[in-house]
Amino acid sequence: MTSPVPPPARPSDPDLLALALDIAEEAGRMIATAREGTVTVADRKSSSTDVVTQVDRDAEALIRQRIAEARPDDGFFGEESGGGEGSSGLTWVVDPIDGTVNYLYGIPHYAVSIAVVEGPADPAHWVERVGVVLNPASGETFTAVRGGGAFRGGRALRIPSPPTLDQALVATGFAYDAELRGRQGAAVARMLPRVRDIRRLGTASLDLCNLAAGRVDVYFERTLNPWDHAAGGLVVQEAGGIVVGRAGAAPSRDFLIAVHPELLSAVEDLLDDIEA
Ligand code: LIP
Repeated sequence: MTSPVPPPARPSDPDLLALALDIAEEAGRMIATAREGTVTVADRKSSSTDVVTQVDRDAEALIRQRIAEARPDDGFFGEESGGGEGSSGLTWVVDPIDGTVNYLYGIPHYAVSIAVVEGPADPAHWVERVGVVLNPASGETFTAVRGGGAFRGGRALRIPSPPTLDQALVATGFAYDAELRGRQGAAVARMLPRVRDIRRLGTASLDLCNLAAGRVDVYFERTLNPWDHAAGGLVVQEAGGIVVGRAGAAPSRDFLIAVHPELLSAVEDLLDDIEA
């Protein structure tokens, strides 16, 4: 009687990170090269301003193919091509070009975002294992391994002690839905006199990494998808920050807040006041 074949050994997180980094760098080169040419809108998604380019699609296809070649039993969940369950218990959560509107306009602030999570591609139930956020225009690369810290290039990241909220620099973003965007704009107008200033940079994954690097003190946004924050969220957590929804919930399309733990309750009170 033949003994059952044991499942393939789960790779170490550093090995998963090395693979994710290789794939992000290859996709980053493709994206940067394409940006030297003409980039046009291939299609519109949730609204007339929610656009996708052919480069988004080609980059995701390349990333998905490399993952399937190296890790055929893993699941995949990507912005442009959706998802497929795997048998290994690991899922790759991918945004090939986070900040597509910046990419379309040639604003050098967009990123390849790749995370590997344990469990389903659902922020309420997943455990992020590794994350890579790479800006092909600047070459800046953020990485994190659960329990292994967060890095910008080779430099370890640690969120600095936060200022008081009235001195805080706040990053945020707006939805593709015009009506909601109007309400978000009104809420931000109410917030402005109560913080240092806001930054709207257009790329959630880099907003999260900027928080981890101490470049902003607070980041919050609504209507984000799991691929927008899977990798950047782990970078924040491994740098000593927290990534949550409102009132103790998990981060979701409803709300995501990333901040130093000591500043969370003041931020929640402010969000209540401005009806964000
Ligand atoms: C974008 C996010 C950004 C948000 C945009 C959009 P995309 O992701 O990175 O923070 O404000 O509405 O969701 O669509 O470029 O992948």
